[in-house]
Amino acid sequence: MSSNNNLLDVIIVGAGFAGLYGLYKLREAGFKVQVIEAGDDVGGTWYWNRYPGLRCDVDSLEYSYAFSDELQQEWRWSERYALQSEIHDYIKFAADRLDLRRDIRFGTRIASATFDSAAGQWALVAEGGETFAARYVVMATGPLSVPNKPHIPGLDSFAGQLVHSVQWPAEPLDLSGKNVAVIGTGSTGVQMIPLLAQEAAHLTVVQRTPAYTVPARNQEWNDARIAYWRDNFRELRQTARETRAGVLHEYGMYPAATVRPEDREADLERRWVKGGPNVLYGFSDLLRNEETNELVAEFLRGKIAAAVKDPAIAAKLMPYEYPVGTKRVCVGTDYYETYNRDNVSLIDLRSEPLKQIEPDGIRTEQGFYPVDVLILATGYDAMTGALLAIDIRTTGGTSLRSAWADGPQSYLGLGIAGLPNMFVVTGPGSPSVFSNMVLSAEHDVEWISDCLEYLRERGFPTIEADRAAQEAWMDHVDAAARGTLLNRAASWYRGANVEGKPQKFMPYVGGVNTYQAKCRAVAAAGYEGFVIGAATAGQRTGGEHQAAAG
Ligand code: NA7
Repeated sequence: MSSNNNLLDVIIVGAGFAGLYGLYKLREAGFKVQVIEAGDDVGGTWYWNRYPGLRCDVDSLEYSYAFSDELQQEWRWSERYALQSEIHDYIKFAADRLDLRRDIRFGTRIASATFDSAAGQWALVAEGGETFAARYVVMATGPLSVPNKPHIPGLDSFAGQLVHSVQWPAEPLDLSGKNVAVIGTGSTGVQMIPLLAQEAAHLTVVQRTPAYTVPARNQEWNDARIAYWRDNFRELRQTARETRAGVLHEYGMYPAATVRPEDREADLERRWVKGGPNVLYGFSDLLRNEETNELVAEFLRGKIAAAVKDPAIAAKLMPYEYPVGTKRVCVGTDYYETYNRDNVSLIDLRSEPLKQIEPDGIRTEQGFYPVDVLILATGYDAMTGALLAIDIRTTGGTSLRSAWADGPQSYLGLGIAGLPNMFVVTGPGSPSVFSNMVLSAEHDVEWISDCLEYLRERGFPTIEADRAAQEAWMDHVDAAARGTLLNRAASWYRGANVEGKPQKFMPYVGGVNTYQAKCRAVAAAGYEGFVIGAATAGQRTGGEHQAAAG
């Protein structure tokens, strides 16, 4: 076991978009910061995930850092929906351009983090035993990194190659001449299925619940578009922050009932042709009004009927059991058309239940499908998985795993009662995955940095979310979701995709704009809802910032 005795101001866990910006911002503010990262490179989810067809479903010009003029002007995105390789290249470029790597420890996975209440500092222990100490910890562990590995009967007996989409091998998989099967038809399945079908001898898709899928209509950016963005990015980014999703969608202002039927249809069609998630933003009440929702759902089902030649297969691909938008809508290319290929079979588990996985294939109640390569596209233990993978506790007896036994509790997604001096970026209780993640990560990092400067200037050594403020915020988070149709789906937003996980709607859906205004008000009121502690005598001895107390 080795010990790193240098007391840092801040340890950031994770070197994805959030952790890298955290390092840059806090270093600029004069803090001594170290990032600890399990992977061997920067990138976070864009480092680990590398399955074929992986793209972000947010426009590349928006899914990138806004804080730096240099990055904005020097990087040129090639396409509307960038591939993983391009996003990863961008993150590496940012890390190099900002000289971040020298303060990142790679290949080091944190196993536990304990706050010593008497000393007022965190001790983090990595797998392998190395320890790190800091006054503050920022968890930039990301909402989508821990794979969801479902219990499927017979899975352990499978004798072929088993791959989880989240842990895709670094070397490309050779699928030519092989019988390939994919379990899962969320965003991951929808992105990879058309490409796997082109490569495999035969592709079998196992669908438990059909997804609503919209066409990406991906395209290369032309120079005029890039120039426009570079010239106007400050205003564009600010405008995005003032929207409810943190993305520059064309937001419809009116409920569907107030629009003439022929205009509704024409607008949906126009948005469908534009591609991406545009079709979801036509009416202001998609997630609040069942009739509006059904109107859009039926429009999307009609598109499935038009794309898939065999009406029986088309029917299997149509979602009916949950309102559109209550699970993340998938953005794909040629997804439905892929089912017109001769080398693709669809197992719809609703009409053809699974018996078991066998060493050489999949047995359902109707038949047997030979499989050489089995791909689990079964998603993530989202939002809480990475945080709960670390044993986070205090010497005073608080444990995150106990505190979150019935689901996550946080104040603004940023702080957790009982865990002083720990912040979370895009945590449960913040807009997080219900927004443009890069924009939200930037906001949270800036808020945390301002908060740490505030504490430093005043010589306050500890800050912790107040329990009553946290409860009130979580009630508000619950109420925001209950005011919508979002609890109608067994989605990963609610933890429903992971066996045994407590079900609770985790992201804050009241809007990025509303959330950021609330965070500003909290900060302006001297971090209202947080308990800010004065230094104890013991903490003062080692304190770097006490001189500025006042
Ligand atoms: P998702 O969206 O959670 O999708 C996982 C898929 O796997 C979904 O179709 C699930 O069906 C299916 N699944 C999960 N467990 C099983 C079992 N036991 N048997 C059969 N099928 C199963 O994960 P993705 O990786 O596609 O996308 C996650 C997010 O990443 C995405 O929303 C973007 O934000 C980026 P279900 O619908 O649960 O019935």
